[in-house]
Amino acid sequence: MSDIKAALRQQSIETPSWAYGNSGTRFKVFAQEGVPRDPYEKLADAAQVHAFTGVAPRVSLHIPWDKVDDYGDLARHASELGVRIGAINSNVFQDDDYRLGSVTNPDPAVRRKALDHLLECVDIMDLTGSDTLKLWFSDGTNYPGQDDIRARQDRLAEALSAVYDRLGEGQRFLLEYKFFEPAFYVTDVPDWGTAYAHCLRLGPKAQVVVDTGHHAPGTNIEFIVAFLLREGKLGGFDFNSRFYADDDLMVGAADPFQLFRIMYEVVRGGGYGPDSGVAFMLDQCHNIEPKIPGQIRSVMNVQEATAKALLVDGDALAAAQAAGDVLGANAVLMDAYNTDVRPLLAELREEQGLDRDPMAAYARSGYFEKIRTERVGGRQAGWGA
Ligand code: PSV
Ligand code: MN
Repeated sequence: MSDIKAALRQQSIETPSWAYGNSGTRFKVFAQEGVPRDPYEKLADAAQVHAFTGVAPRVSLHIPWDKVDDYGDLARHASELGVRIGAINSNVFQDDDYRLGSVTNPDPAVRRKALDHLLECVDIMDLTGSDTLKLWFSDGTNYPGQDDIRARQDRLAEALSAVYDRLGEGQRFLLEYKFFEPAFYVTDVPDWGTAYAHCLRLGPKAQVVVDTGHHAPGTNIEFIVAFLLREGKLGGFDFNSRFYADDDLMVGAADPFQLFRIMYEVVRGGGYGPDSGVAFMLDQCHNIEPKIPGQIRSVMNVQEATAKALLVDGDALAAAQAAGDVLGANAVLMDAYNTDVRPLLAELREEQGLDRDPMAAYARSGYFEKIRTERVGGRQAGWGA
């Protein structure tokens, strides 16, 4: 048990700056009180999640939503708050020029503009000390014949190669896939295989990121995780939960068993721990629930799934598997999944000087009342800002 506790103490879950701003669906963005008005305030909120859970020390930025004049200053602000800048997320999907795509656009001038943005994101990595660039492309087509599928792959490869060459020592990019939306016929990076093939061709600084919301219903995500880890190409996760499409709900909310199965494969494949290189990031938007508690709950959900995955009796499982004991092997896994790990995690927090119950401790802290009264005036940050 002390091994498991030591492993849990090392956990690092990254929260996204955009989760602290207002968000919604294409039908309505709901405003909430106390929402941050700039990236500095977003970091302050993220620091609360870390303060109460002890396992969320990194914050992902999204550019241009988190553009500031002085990135060094922003990074200093983060460290004063006890957190640091995690992945830099690029954004080549919110400009009129990208109607027909960004790096795969048939127009070379638009491709150049998109590439310049990606390179600017690497500059921001240099300035903030970030080691990870996250690339997601909304590129694709809506109609058969609209553009040449193969030529678009060539354009994508060219852009990825230029970004790869710009990466410095200790930096990497993670390529994200998504099977549809906003493109509905072809998406240029629709699945892990496409992302993997591009990354493999480029080299070790290019890896795949698995956004758990970006698969067709019924996809076995833990298989993808096991495969990519085995190939050294799993760079990290964008965790969230989905019932239907890219719902961006709290991770572990829709299907905690799936999250456990994923975390089991992570642990089994050596993807857990500070040196594994696998980043555990959340990519969520809280539309109707309060932002900071939504993140705290999500972090706890990942922690619980991790604890259960660590509890799997590897020796008993291997023995049952080797003996062809189908039911026995399944029972070993289910025993771990069905263990209530909440007391263990509460104990762990207590040992770390934290409250046993992060949700209740945050609610009692008065932080929300403070931001609600202090953050008046100005423009609230929201999805797209
Ligand atoms: C796209 O759906 C995505 O998952 C990418 O990671 C974007 O950067 C992010 O959502 C924005 O929330
Ligand atoms: Mn994502």
